Amino acid sequence: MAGKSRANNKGAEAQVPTGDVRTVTGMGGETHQLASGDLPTLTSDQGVAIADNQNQLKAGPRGPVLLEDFHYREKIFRFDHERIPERVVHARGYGAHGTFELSESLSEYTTARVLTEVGEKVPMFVRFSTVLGNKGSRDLARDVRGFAVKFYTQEGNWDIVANNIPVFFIQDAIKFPDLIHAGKPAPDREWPQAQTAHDNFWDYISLTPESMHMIMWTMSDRTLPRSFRFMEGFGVHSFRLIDAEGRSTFVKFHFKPKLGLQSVLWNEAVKISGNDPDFHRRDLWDSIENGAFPQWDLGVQLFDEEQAASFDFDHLDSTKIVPEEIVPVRKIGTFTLDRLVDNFFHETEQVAFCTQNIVPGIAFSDDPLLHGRNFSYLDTQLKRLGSPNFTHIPINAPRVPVNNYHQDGHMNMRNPKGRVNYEPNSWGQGPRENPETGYKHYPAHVEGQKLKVRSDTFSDHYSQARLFYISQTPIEQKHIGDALTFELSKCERLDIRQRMVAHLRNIDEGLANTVAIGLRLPAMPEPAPAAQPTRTDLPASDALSIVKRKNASFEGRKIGILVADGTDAKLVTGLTAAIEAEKALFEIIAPHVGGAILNDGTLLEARQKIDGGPSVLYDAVAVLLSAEGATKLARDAAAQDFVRDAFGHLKFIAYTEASKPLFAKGGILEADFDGGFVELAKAKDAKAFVTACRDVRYWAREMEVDLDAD
Ligand code: HDE
Repeated sequence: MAGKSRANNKGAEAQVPTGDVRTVTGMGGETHQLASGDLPTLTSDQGVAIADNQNQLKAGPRGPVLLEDFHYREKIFRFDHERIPERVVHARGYGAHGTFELSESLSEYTTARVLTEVGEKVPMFVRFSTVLGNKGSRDLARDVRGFAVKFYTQEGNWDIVANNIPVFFIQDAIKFPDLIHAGKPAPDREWPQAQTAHDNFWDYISLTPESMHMIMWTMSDRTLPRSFRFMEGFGVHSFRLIDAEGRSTFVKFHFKPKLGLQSVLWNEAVKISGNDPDFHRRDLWDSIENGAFPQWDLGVQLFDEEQAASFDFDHLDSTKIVPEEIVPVRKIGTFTLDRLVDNFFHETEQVAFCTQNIVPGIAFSDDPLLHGRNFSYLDTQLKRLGSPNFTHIPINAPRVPVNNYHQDGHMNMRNPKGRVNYEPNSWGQGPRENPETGYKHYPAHVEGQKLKVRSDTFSDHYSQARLFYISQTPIEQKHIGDALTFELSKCERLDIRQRMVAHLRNIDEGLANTVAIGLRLPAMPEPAPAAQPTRTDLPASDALSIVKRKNASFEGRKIGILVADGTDAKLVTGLTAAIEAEKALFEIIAPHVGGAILNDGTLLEARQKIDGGPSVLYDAVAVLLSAEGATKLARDAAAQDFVRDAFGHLKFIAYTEASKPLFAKGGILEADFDGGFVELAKAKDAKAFVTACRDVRYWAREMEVDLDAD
């Protein structure tokens, strides 16, 4: 072999498409792809054409490599610097472009054009995220979801950096680093990743009573969304709208998904995480690519100072909601996500949201968490993107002219033109202030001593936690109890478990009892000392429950159809037609991805092989096996899991009589076929199945499949 060299490029060779790329074989046997047709010539960053992208420059075929190879050095230098610091929180995110259209003008309350011009289309970008996990963690961690929105308005960029939960853990921004440190992996061991089920988190929480309302939300199914498309968004803080006369009205922003709300179960989330860590991003990508554009209504809660003073809580406290029953949410417009990113890094990774990005006609309230955020978001972009010029990156650049005298800095793209870079100047050049159209701060009257204190009006930590809990259906309450029991069971220290149960006693004795029994605490702890007694007379708010807000349709959900050789072709056609009529989706799962030969001899291609398409990836399943297929699949562990999990996760299940041997092997016997099962004897039975699926889950089954239900 002396004197010969071979590039290890077999993979590249195998993938070379024919037609628009010509390939030649080099002296070492390596493949070079030559530009032809529409394909451009490969160049260096300096624009110099590259002849060989497979071999370093060497002294002789086996000789030492030469530093002179500037192409090699540039390529590796660029590669070495590809990573930028990931976000300290919300590192794992996924974004898409869209458009907002206003349907009801708020001109009575604000001058902000984005909220007054009905029918005007405003481009926007949305980034969804988990909070605690790193960039490479999984989508279905139990976690709060970020829902950050950037509107490119004609008056500049407006960001609502929202979450899928309307309250937050803490009342003052100075606590944020401690909260996040406690939630993230412990500094010595660097685990656990992307979860709160550990001592540090619950230690901090149990010492922070103001977090109790948020804890009720995070332990509910809200932190296990089925997909981004089925999540609400909340701006959390009160903001102000300012009208032409300078009058202020408080506002809270809401995003309501057109497809309704939906979550997965905990056991399902755990299994989805293993099967498809990208479950949410894939879902968003697929929906937009298939033209099923997700939509949200933009809603506002509007109230004035006087009304705010009448609330029995302080709306400046981010651990409180303004119940929709007190101030209804007015839907004023809709946004649609209809365009995928061209490049994840360019857009989703480099997008920089800042709570301080507001436009004339919108102002801040005095919420101390909001003001803390206003500093943090700008500061963090400098660290992450490396330069104050991050607004020059296209995803962050406003779609209106930017004129100012800011200059220089790393990666500048936009220094002022001409001689003048200051103001005032007498050169008759450069931009000037505009007192008419320029942003005016709301002249709120402020007086007081400088103090590091918290207002007494922020001191009721339990009433709204209780409000959330009592507003849930029994099944949702059970999930909160299960989640608390699970998370606290991961705490090694008994005193932390006890301290949490002591707080729960101030929220709901029944819940405290369930968790104490679930943890088998040696004794019930005394209730935690509370600055204010919990209000037990607050009426339940149906808007806080997912299950009470039932969907009218199964649109946008996905049914997994398990087939094998011999499956009845007419059943498949009938079912897929009924699914399409509902605007739902389906995937065919079979023992071989190449497909199954149906009873009429046709080959039905599969999207998934059985062990790549477990039932946790679907909202409902259909098991359409022939006797031959059922006998074969009954021996397969993945197929057994498919039916066992669909049953355990309370899914609606369509089946053929012949499939029963597989169910039996999955532990589902004749007596278990409950109201969530629909037999497909004939193609026309499919409609009844799809209609049943609108309930999303057969909740009654939970009592049969869960020990904690006893
Ligand atoms: Fe954030 N948060 N946050 N946060 N937050 C960040 O900014 C911060 C809070 C939220 O997709 C960081 O650009 C402080 C509430 C979202 O790019 C950072 C406090 C809400 C995103 C930061 C809060 C949020 C972030 C990290 C307490 C819901 C992702 C990267 C006062 C209303 C945005 C970045 C994206 C990101 C700070 C609390 C939502 C460090 C100090 C409350 C959706 O600046």
